[in-house]
Order: sequence, then structure tokens, then C-alpha cells
Amino acid sequence: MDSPVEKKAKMNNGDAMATVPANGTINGAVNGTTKAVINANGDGSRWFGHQSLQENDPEMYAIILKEKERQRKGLELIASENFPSRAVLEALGSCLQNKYCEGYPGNRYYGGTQFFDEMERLTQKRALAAFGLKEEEWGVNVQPYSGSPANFAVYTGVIGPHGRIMGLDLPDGGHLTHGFMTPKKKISATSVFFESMPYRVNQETGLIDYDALAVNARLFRPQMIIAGMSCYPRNLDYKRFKEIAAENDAYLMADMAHVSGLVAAGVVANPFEYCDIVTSTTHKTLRGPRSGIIFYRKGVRKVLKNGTEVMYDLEKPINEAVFPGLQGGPHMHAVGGVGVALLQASQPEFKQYARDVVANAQAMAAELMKRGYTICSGGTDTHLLLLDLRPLGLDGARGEFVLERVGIVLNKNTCPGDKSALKPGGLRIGTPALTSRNFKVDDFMRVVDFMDRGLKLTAEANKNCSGTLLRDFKTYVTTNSDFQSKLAALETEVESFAESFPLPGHEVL
Ligand code: DSN
Repeated sequence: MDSPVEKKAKMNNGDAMATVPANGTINGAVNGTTKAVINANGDGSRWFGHQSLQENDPEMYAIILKEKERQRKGLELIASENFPSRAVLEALGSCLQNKYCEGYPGNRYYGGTQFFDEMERLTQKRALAAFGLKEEEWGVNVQPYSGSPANFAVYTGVIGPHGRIMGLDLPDGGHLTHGFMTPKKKISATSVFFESMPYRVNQETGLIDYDALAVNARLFRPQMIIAGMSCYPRNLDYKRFKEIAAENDAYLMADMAHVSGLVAAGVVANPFEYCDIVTSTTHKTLRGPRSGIIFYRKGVRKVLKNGTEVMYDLEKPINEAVFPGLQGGPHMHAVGGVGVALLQASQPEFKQYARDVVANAQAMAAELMKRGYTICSGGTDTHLLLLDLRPLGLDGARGEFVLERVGIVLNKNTCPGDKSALKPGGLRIGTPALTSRNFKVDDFMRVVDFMDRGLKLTAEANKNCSGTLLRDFKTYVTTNSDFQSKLAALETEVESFAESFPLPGHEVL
């Protein structure tokens, strides 16, 4: 072994120092600062180019490994998360990452983009194919960085500043970008830069109140209605949405982010039948990288009474709003990864995956109800269910806190009728991620059993803690040694069960 010849090299960030040995190994991180031992051949510009992450940055590598272990040993039930395939991750980590490509295929602001044009066109073609769309009727923009920028680009391009939008209220299952605001504050930029008015679910049934939407739309006269959700377990009635939009001469936009994989597989209602614009993220049920996509209609929008055809004019405004309006260089490694995911989503195996996602969610809902739990709207048509903890005298924050401690990861969520989003009454539970780990209905029954035991512990802690505040509850959970032993025992069972299922896509890191 070479004797270490050490030298100090100034790192790119201007202040972290790296210590350099002749053999090129990294000796590790010290006190949280980057102190990497690197090759001292005098070539400071290239030393880092060929080392693995483990060699080059053991501190970051160690954190990533810990996260991988958390994902492997845990039961991931966050409805918006998933595990993409290895092929998707390879595209994400490829040379596609290296290039600026501002503009669109055939019309870029940078040289050297010929293969990016080919790749982006392929992703666009696959996007239309995955959803059974004809090129003459639909166009697609695959450049949005994610779902929120995609939605903002649509509003910016199609209705412009202060345009009027109606979306499902956030506490009733809508998304922030559909215009959320409180009586005191405009929370989402959608409500700051556009005028938003919510529609809601019936507080008894948990189902969207389309009649109230129709009445309010007649008063508010929206220019766009958004059919989309972040936590609504039922199929959306796109036909009814379209009727209400048409009555007000409004565009109908679907935000199918949560269900796009299920739409591609044909297992939930199809927004393309009725909507003018459809946006989505690509990393939820679609199992792609974190990115966004916008579909827009082309051709005849409507025919006036005098027979005049009014054409859609969405392509140019939407494309220009994405770039140069809101974004700079597209993340082409993500665009490539989306193309890979879209090809996968067109395969029969993916359709089976999507059917399993829904069957698993329905089986979970049925089993939880059999065990006496309340499921909002009485079940699900999709990948998610909303467990109402209020009848047990509990809330989502307490449930989430205890379940996380035993390796069951989900999120607290408002239930219909909740007065405050700060103390939501329920838990949102989704099956896409564990279905990607090949969990079948029987495995989800084990998951329900673990959850049931975790929630019984939640009730126990709630009963025994010293006060009524969440803070009192958390103190009990994190300090009572008897209780901690019970949590640890359940966590061990959860981990050994979860570990028996491989984590797709992560064979390497
Ligand atoms: N944050 C996502 C969700 O969890 O539903 C939506 O963007």
C-alpha cells in the first residue's frame, strides 16, 4: 500500500478542506464536517470524478444507508409515495442529468441536444400511449418539475392573474394548489395570485357535494374547475364536473396526481373522457421519478349555436407558461425516468399491479371496519382510505406518532367535519408502496393487525398520560419505560415482517 501523501485541497464550497492520501481512499467524516481523504496526484479537478459515493462521501453515504434501512424495515403506507423500479432509478442517475435543454424538442436554447430531443419526444409519445390518447386530440408537456409547478403553469397560461378557480377544499381532501386559504390567510400561491373558491364534501357522507358546487359555481362563475384530490377515497364524477363546468363556460382540469397509475391501468374513473386539461405528478401510483406532466386538449372545443367551431387554444399558452414563463432548464434525467415509467405503465403487469393496489386498499378498509374502526365514506374505490379515529376519542396526530414508532409510516389527515386542520381526526392510508413490494391481501391483513395493535397502544397512552395536550401524550410515549418496551416489541415484529419483502429498485443503493 502506498504511504499516504497528504495534502489539503480547497473544496468547491470554498471552506471545507479535504485531506488527500496517495491511495485515494476516503477516511471518513469528522464532527459532521466534510473531511475526505483523497488522491494526491495533484489533479484536484478530477479526483472526485471516479469514486463511489461510499468512498467519496462516507458521511452522506451513511445517512442514505440509514434511510434505505428505514424504508426496508418499515411499512410504508403514505398514499402519495411509492418505490420506482431499478430502470427508472438508472435513468435518473444517468448522464441525462448533465445537460441544459431550455426550450422544446427541435427548438432549444443550447447545442448538443439532439438525443434529448429524441428522448423527450419518446416520453411524450409514451405519455399519450399510456393513457390511450390520440395525437390529434391531445398534446402533452413533460417538463414540469412536479405537480405543483404543473398546476401553477396551467392557471398562469390558461386563465391568467386573478382568474377564478374552484377546487376541493384542503380539509375535505383537496390539494394546496387547488386554492387553499383560511379565513385569516391565503395559504397557497394559487389563492394569492388567482381568485379561489372551494367546494366541499358532504360532512355526513364524506362524498363531494356536486349540487352545492353547481349552486356556488353559478354565483362565482369560475373560469376553471379542478377535479382532483389528495385525500378522497372515491371515484370522481368527471361527467358531473363537466356539466357544471360547461354551464359556466369554465375549463375542467383534472389533477390526477394520486391516481394516474390507476387511470393508466383503467381501474378508476378516467378524467380524459371529460376534461380539457389533465395534470399529474409521476411518482405516486404511476411509479416514476418525482416530476410533473400536463395533458391538454387540441381541436374543436365547442360549436356555437350558429355553427361556428371554437377551437382549443391550450398548447401554446401552457407550453409558454412552463417555459419560459415559470421554469428554466427542464430536469431531463427526470423526463427520461418518466419515459421509462410510462412504458412500464403500458404493460399488462402494471395493470395487474394497479388492480392489486385497489384490491389491497379495499381489503384493508373491510378488515379495519370488521375490527370496529370507522372508514370515511365506508370504503374506497382507489389506493387510499381515510381512517377516522374520532369515534375512539383519538386523533390523527396521536395515531401517526405511535405508529411511526413501531415502523408503520402514514400521515395524519383531516376527516369530514373536522374543525381544525391542526388537530386532524384521521389517518390517511395508502397501498401503492407496499403493493410495489409485492404485498398481497394476506400480507395487508398482517399490516392491519400491526396497525390495530399500534392503535390500541395509542389509546392506552392517551388514557395514561398526564394531561390532555399532544405534548403530554408525546412525553408519555417517549419516556414511560413500560410503554416503550411494548412499542419496541411491536416494532421488532413489524421490522422482521417488512424485511422479508425486497425493496424494488434498490439492489445497488
Ligand atoms: N403531498 C402530496 C400528498 O401527500 O398527497 C400531494 O402533493
